[in-house]
Amino acid sequence: MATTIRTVCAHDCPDMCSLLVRVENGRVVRISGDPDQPFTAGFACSKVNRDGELVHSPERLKTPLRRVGVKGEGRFAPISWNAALEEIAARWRAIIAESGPLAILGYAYSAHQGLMNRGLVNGLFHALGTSRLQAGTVCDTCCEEAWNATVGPIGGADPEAVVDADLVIAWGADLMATNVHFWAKLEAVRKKGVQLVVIDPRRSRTARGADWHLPIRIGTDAALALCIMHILVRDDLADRAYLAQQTLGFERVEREVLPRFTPDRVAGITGLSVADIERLAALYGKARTPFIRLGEGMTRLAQGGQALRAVALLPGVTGAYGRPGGGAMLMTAASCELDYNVVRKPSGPASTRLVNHLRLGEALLEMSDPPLRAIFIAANNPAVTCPEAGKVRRGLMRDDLFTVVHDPFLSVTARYADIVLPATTYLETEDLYRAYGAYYMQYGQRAVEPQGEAWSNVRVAQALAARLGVTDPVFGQSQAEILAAMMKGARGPSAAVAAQDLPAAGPVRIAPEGGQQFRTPSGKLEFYSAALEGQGLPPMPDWQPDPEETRDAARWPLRLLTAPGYFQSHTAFSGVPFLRRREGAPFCVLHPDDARARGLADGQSVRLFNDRAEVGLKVRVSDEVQPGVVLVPGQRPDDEAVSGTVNMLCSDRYTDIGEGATYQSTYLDVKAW
Ligand SMILES: Nc1nc2c(c(=O)[nH]1)N[C@H]1C(S)=C(S)[C@@H](COP(=O)(O)OP(=O)(O)OC[C@H]3O[C@@H](n4cnc5c(=O)[nH]c(N)nc54)[C@H](O)[C@@H]3O)O[C@H]1N2
Ligand SMILES: Nc1nc2c(c(=O)[nH]1)N[C@H]1C(S)=C(S)[C@@H](COP(=O)(O)OP(=O)(O)OC[C@H]3O[C@@H](n4cnc5c(=O)[nH]c(N)nc54)[C@H](O)[C@@H]3O)O[C@H]1N2
Ligand code: SF4
Ligand SMILES: [Mo]
Repeated sequence: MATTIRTVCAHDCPDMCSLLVRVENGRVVRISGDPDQPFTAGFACSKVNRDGELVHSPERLKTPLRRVGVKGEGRFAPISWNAALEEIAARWRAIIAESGPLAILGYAYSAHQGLMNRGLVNGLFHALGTSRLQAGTVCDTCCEEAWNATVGPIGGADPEAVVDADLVIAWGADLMATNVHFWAKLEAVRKKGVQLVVIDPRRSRTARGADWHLPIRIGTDAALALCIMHILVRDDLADRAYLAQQTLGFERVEREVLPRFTPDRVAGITGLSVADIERLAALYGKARTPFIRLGEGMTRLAQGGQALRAVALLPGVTGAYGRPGGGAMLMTAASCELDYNVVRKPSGPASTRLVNHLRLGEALLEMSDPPLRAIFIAANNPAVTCPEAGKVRRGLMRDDLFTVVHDPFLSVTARYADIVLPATTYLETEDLYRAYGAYYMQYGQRAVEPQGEAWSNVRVAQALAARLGVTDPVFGQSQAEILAAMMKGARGPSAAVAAQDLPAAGPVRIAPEGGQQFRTPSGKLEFYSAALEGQGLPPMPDWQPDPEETRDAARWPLRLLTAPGYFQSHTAFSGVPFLRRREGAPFCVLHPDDARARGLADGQSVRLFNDRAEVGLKVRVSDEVQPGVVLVPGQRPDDEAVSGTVNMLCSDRYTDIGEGATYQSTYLDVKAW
């Protein structure tokens, strides 16, 4: 029997493609992009084209497992679901009785973007009153908080409006790797002669395909943005009427900050030439509808919040935020207003003890009153993808820690578990989705039955709730009922479709109308943020060298640059052998000068090291990176690498805004293995 199912890609990706999945005899045989969703425009990316192989991978977990070996070793014996759930419930009940619920930490992270499959697991732990994960600090809390302080908690420019742009800047975003459908939209715009400028320390594929690439020095974007403002003011290209009506505090920035950001000085800071900076400012200042696609790349370091904030303020200076096609887009999700609390916060205390995602290792090793005695991890591979991965693993090695991991694969993290639960992949689930890089929401249908004994996140959350006596209605409802409850609280464009119509509706466009709205405390674009000031942070955008980075740079010759791999972005695709081969063995990239100075040849095994750890990768020698930088794409599991994983080298220091991860504030050296 053959059918085609309309569903949605659930991977952690801004595009949230609408998919057509061809199923024959219960197997996924082909995946293609839905031509009826304008942003997806009929194609899925090269990774998801292969998701049939993810679903039917021989490496999938088939049954629940109980540990028989040492933690981390990966020796397990199959057990039944009933036995697994009974053991988990009994252990948690005992821990709660002895130490209280704070001794447990449980969460689902982002590998399944479905609002129920992600939300309900977190809702279970909310209802239990356990410690809570301050999630996403490994990813986007820095850029999100910086955006919120500047523009407010609201989506940015509609990526489909880029057809009306007269200049496009990809600023710290490798569109071909992480936002490929926006790249596709750009191709049409560029045919009309609109230029694409890429600001990125490395010559990414996007940079290679652009009209102009500015290889900025890592961590200096705020200085560049402020210098562009300096030139716009100098050359009378600022839109004074827009600034007066829609923004707050520009006069003070103009008086107190901009004079210090002269082209001469900023050339020294950024490594760009004065001529290039002048040319960029002129191009930007003369464009009427310049579209900036903000990436997270510039925020993965100590002063990342300042960087994003300064760049997000630029369209306010020329009034581009007021014109469709112009403005800036970091994310769109904040504009989809549903009642998420139905799944995320069914009951339980309003506040509790928080564990910062990127300090998971420290929390497992050092938290007291009470110490963490149990952890439940779904849709996340922290032993590879969290900074201080070594600490995470030392924490997971604790004999007195009861660890449960729910995953479709025996991930590196799962090897440390006491109980491993087999998870479905998204194609075996149904859910409601909303994109974070486009203005769509859609209900995605299940394409195939759960493989082996795999259970979805929703089913696991409901089964555990039942065993633990958690009685909130959401844990006993069907997904249709949960959907209806979430939609009851919908506001804005998302409220236009009735819950019962959603499952068959296909993609629903939820784009806001008109120019950029601001949801800051003042209702304006905030050049001056009293909220930041209240947190002891600089209220105005600025750039200063970071003292700790300056100190580390004096000790170590190289700085880490990190970006998703093209075929192995995080670890979620490591269950597909074809994609592993396409990406190749885990590698780093060194500039020819740095390779020569160390006597290293392309393809050789190398040792990357600093005070924290030493890891082994293959080296590629290429001038796509600048001298003094070592690029490590993706975060790959150890067994594919010569040794270890890159996050063993990265500290768990916080960014300036949003307590985010500072992977790129990592300094190190590379030698032959
Ligand atoms: N298909 C697919 N798409 C994905 C993902 C996926 O796994 N698959 N992952 C998603 C996730 S979770 C995330 S968080 C996003 C991340 O995607 P992006 O927002 O694009 O962020 P990064 O990939 O971290 O970095 C993007 C670029 O920033 C550059 N960069 C690094 N440092 C600096 C700097 O100091 N200044 C400037 N100007 N540029 C810098 C890097 O070289 C890189 O090319 O992608 C999402 N998109
Ligand atoms: N050095 C460095 N480290 C980084 C980054 C970086 O740029 N540099 N980027 C950071 C960023 S932006 C992010 S978002 C994180 C991503 O880090 P992770 O969230 O750890 O991402 P994945 O590697 O995709 O791991 C997700 C796990 O979920 C499993 N999974 C997939 N689908 C499901 C499901 O439906 N249910 C369950 N229960 N499990 C499922 C997958 O098999 C996989 O093991 O990494 C961060 N780490
Ligand atoms: S581009 Fe992103 S949303 Fe689209 S199929 Fe690929 S991973 Fe999924
Ligand atoms: Mo991310």
